[in-house]
Amino acid sequence: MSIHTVATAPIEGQKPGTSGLRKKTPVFMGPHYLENFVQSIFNGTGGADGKTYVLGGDGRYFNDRAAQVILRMAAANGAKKVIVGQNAILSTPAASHLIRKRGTDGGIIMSASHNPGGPNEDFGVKFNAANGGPAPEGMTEKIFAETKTLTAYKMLDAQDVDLSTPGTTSLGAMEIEVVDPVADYQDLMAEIFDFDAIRALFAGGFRMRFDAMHAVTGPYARAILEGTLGAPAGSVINAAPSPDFGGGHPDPNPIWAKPLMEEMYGDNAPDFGAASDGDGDRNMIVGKGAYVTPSDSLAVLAANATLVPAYAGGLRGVARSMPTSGAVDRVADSLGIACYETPTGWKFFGNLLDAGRATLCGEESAGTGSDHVREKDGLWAVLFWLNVLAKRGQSVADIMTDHWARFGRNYYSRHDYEAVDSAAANGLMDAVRGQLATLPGSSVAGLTVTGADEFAYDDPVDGSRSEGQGLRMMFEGGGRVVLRLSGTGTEGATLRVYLERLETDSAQMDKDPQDALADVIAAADAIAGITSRTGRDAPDVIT
Ligand code: G16
Repeated sequence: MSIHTVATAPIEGQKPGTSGLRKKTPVFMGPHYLENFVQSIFNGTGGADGKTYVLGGDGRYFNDRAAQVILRMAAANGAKKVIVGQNAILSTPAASHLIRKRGTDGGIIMSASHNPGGPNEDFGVKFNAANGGPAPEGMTEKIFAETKTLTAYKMLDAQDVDLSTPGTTSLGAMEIEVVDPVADYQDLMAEIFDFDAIRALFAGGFRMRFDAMHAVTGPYARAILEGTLGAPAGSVINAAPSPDFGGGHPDPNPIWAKPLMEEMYGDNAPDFGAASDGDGDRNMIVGKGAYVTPSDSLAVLAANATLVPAYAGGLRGVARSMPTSGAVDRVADSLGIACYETPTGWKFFGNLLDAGRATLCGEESAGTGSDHVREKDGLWAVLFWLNVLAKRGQSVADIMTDHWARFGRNYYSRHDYEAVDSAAANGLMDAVRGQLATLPGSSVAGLTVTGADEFAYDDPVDGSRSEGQGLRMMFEGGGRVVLRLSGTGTEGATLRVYLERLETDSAQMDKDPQDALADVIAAADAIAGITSRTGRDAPDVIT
């Protein structure tokens, strides 16, 4: 087997976004595209020589081919060993766990997460560092800088490696260990949660539906929920991962997980419903007739954490992304623990988790996690809820009612305008940015603006500063609008409008969030001119 040095030239636009590099699959399959980015990862992280990596992906179209290319490049770049999931499959949280458990130098995850997969859909690659978490900004900047000057990459001339059976093999001088993608992760979950209590819950006739959305979590959920915890067969649906996610959009929210929502709001609904996304790091929680927003879910988990064995000693702190609602802030207040507000992107939680400042983290984008790994973790969140339900013996709806009565309710919604013309979206953001200084004190759509700014984050652990992280407008009475452009889209721009209002009157807790937020929604449009600038009269997705 010989090592070739292949001449190449920089390819434009290989800048990692919120979570790695995501592009249309044909772009990734284009000449040198994947190879350039992988070589830039190695170069930008000090070279692969003598290093050990984890490799896996969510099984989407091109996952298998990309894995073979990455293995050959790792071998050509002198890597000592790659631990790879069977058939190149690993959920994102399982990959994070393997990196940490085996003490590797990091890992490469092939996924575009909740974005659809297929020959004409999306593909992605991201590097996770030795702590198991997504590469922090400083590291992604170095990788991006490499993409702009790259002139060559290294490739081993070799046949495909058989990844279908666990065991050890080699590629040139590099060792390859193929592992069962589920086993280590399942052991970790058993250490964290009260499996006996959850087993007893199912034995008592509790029914759940877990929609794996034809994505990577299917085998994990089958093994743990049905295999180990005794959920009735058929509790996990759409459990066989497919390269195009069954032609669906593996994003666990009320729009894309509509069949599950219909079942949970219909006659004979199970007690508990949940879903996760393409690579298994997002989650959706829904009780009988009771959808739980991700922001509320984080708050409920924080308030009930001591019911879970791994968190029985209490939480060190919590963290949420800036656009996530303030629901968890009031739980943190009552617990007397710190609550950190970070920019969007799980990578910003890494330092807080590593430094032991935060135990639980969450984002409005359906991500919840803890210090057990350095990624958000969909199935972990589902097991957390099951553990809480088993211990409290209440329904999801009753837990929410109790929670809001105690802490108040943050009515919350996100409106997404997808594939908007990039110039129009940037123009809208610029126009709002231009108003920030003069908005405070003014009245918009009947609401008084109390503050307006562009969010910047000073990391309390390493002192780094991240600017330009979203435009915020605060209103009298606790209302808030946040505007951001997504960093995970692959087509035009996606405008995200985050809407929130705090309600403390217990007689007003049962409204439809869109009604409860009507004045905040009107204020957002009055300030940003969303309809006129995007040419859309309604959002594409409302969560
Ligand atoms: C990624 C990040 C999350 C972020 C989300 C949305 O999630 O890991 O931290 O909240 O994107 O980002 P944006 O609003 O920029 O699209 P995932 O599940 O796609 O990896």
